[in-house]
Amino acid sequence: SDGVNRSQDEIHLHSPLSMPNATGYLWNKKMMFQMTCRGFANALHMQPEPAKYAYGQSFEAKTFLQPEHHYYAGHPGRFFYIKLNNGSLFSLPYEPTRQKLDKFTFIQKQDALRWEVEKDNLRFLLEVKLAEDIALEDWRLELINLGDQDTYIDIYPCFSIGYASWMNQSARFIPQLNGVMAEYITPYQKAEDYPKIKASMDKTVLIADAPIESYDTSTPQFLGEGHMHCPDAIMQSTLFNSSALYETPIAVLQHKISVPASQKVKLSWLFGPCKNEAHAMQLKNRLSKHNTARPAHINSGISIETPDNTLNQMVNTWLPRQLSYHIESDRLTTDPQTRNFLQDHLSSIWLHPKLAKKNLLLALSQQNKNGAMPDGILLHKDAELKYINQVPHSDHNVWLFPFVELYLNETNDYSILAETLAFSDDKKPYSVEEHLERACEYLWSQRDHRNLSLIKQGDWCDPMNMVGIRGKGVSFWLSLASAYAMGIWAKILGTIQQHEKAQKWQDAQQTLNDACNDLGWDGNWYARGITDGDEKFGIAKDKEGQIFLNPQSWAILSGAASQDKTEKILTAVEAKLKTPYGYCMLAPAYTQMDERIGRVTQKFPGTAENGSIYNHAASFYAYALYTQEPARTLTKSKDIAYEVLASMLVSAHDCLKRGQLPNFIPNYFRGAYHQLPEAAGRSSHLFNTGTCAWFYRSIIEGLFGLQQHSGKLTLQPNLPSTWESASISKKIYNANVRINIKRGKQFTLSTDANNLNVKGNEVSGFVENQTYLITLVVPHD
Ligand code: CEZ
Repeated sequence: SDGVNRSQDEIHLHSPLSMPNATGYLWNKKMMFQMTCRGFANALHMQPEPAKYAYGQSFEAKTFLQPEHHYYAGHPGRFFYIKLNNGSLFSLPYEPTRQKLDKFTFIQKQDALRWEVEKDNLRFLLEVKLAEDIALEDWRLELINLGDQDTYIDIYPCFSIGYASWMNQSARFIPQLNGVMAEYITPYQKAEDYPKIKASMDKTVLIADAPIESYDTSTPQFLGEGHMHCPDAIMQSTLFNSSALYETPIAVLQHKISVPASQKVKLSWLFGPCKNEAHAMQLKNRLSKHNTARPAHINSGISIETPDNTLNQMVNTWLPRQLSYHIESDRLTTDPQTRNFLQDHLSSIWLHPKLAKKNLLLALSQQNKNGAMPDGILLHKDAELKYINQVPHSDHNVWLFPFVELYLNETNDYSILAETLAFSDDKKPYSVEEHLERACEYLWSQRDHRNLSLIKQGDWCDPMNMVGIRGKGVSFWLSLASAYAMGIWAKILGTIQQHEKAQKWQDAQQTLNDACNDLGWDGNWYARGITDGDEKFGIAKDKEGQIFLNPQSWAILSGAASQDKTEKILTAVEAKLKTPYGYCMLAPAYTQMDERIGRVTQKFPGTAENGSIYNHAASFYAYALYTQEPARTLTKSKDIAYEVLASMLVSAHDCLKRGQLPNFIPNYFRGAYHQLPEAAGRSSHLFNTGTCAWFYRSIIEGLFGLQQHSGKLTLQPNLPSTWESASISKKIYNANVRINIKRGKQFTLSTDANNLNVKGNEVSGFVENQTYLITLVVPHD
């Protein structure tokens, strides 16, 4: 067995060794907290820019959340050394002593991470939750003496604070706080940065409820001649009571506890950033109550029952959590990439439609009057475009259209199109409809003489930065994505009776599709682009980067791919991109810099955009296969689409190889299966990903085939051929609808409600807050 148990609401891992990097995560609106089963931790809080309150032991570069985070002995963590009076020393959860424990269970709960550990007749129940409203970790330990002898124990919570500043860092014990406070000055050089520094919470506290025997706050003094697995201070009867005077801070406390036979003892601690001593004293008051972070279960209004239990658990429990994390945290940035913002908030449309509307309007308020969307959406008055958002990308406008389409379909709130708001460079109010019209016009204007879309320094693929650096290179993916966007806009215009405009965009869509068919079709699949130097790539004659998944998916979405071409695409993707761990984004992975293409070719083969199983791209493929003609009508499409989705989920048979728990969908698994099979399948452990919304959408609109439009629900399920039945419950126009699907001779649709109108596979007349049961019989293909 893989040592993992899954229940409806929890995931249990029974060894710290089988998947050392397996992590659980928690978040609230102010912070994100990720911890490995062994005790290493990553935490970020927003103030308003992302900041840390516990660092590594040497100076760290500031960056965004990275995949395949590197853990090492000495990595920041939350540890508890345990010393028994028989001299035995070990640590919880497992690091840093790495002593064998009699029993070990790491549990991802909905609102907590928990460890249940046994050693030497003692049971330790350790749990962390986050405060609901602020950045604060709330730690609880319950200690149970399973033996028949009274036991005396030294417990040393040891929380890394690390090297926070080369300018100024220190830490000290504060008796009235019953804890440790570290102080540091975020390093800076420009005087104009001082106001920001001044406002930031440059302090970290560890506060205990139990009496403290001794403490250490200086890492070098705590370690002495030892290391984290056997620090000198822990080897003494008491700690050294050190202060950190421009030394790397750490917070270690000693509690002397006696636990009578068969009795239990409870201890608690708080850990997090704070402003000053007075603020720390306020935090201390929270020790008495348990700060439940959030309702135990996030209700998305959608649940499924299918023969695939891994899928059920992901869709019903873990995905809503991941969707919710994205919409509440905006990936811990104040300038989310426009494409990420618009895709992450697809989830708001299901979970929180008012937030979805607010965010669409926010994004459009930052649009230029020429129609161009900015590279990032600023969420805070002082926010600025950083990192990748300083590189001009060409695709941001595209993402408005799937967003608006889903919003209108789910809410039927067409009044949004008449709302008015200014452009960033024109204070006059314009309707949302006008904003969207200009967004389309902008996409249309960014073509070259061949009717192909200019890529600039990247499209959806961020690091494809040199294809168009001289202003000539084009992207077939972007051309197809623009066509798809125009097609959506044409449909919306049709619905609001703007037939002339609708026709214009349909024609534009056709023009782009035709250009891609003329110049991009390589015989068995679509090419990825044409470089500044007029060289086509992503084609059969390329040795590396021969085929890319995205142009195939979007040729289906845009309607460019005919039935015949779609058949060929499916065959090529199965042959060239499919691996036992999922579908790669490109293959073969690049092994050296291709200066015609750029940075993507320099990433390690099989990681991220260079040929990993990039789940975001795979989710586009599944969505395309399920929802678009002619792909949908091909018998094998349904099974392939299901396989694409199922292979993104960590399951019992490949958990160990992926090294991840089934508590989220990561942004990628290692690809390059034929080139580097030993690493293939490994999870990136990064749960920031556009995948989750498109995965959810693929299940709802694709697998279950629930398509909402103008008050109607059309049912076109695409169950995998081996399934005999499945059901889904979902809010449809605010009514509670359950749909049971089973196999039978011929298609029938029936309902228990006589006030619903049924016409073929179309149902309408839903009344808010009513409950409906719909039964569908679908034949085998
Ligand atoms: O970041 C993501 C971006 O957030 O890569 C996607 C892109 O669509 C998302 O907007 C595909 O390129 O190399 C880079 O600079 C990339 O920006 C990566 O950091 C990439 C990471 O894989 C993080 O998910």
